[in-house]
Amino acid sequence: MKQLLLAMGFTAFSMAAYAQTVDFATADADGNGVVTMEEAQAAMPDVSPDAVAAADSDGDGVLTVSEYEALISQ
Ligand SMILES: [Ca+2]
Ligand SMILES: [Ca+2]
Repeated sequence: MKQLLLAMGFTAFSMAAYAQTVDFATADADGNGVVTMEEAQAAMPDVSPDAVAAADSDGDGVLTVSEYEALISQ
């Protein structure tokens, strides 16, 4: 229960420039711990490839939790 409340708080805190953002666990559709370009665009159709690339700070083509947070807080 506490975890759920924390998750809800995090989701509210994550409201950002995008009209519709989703938390990392939701965006990571296959649950492998990283969000691919395809997963990001499936979760947020209005996110641009350039925005994903810009958030991918190590350039490996996938977003870690911290990289994803950078994306949704743009
Ligand atoms: Ca994934
Ligand atoms: Ca990366």
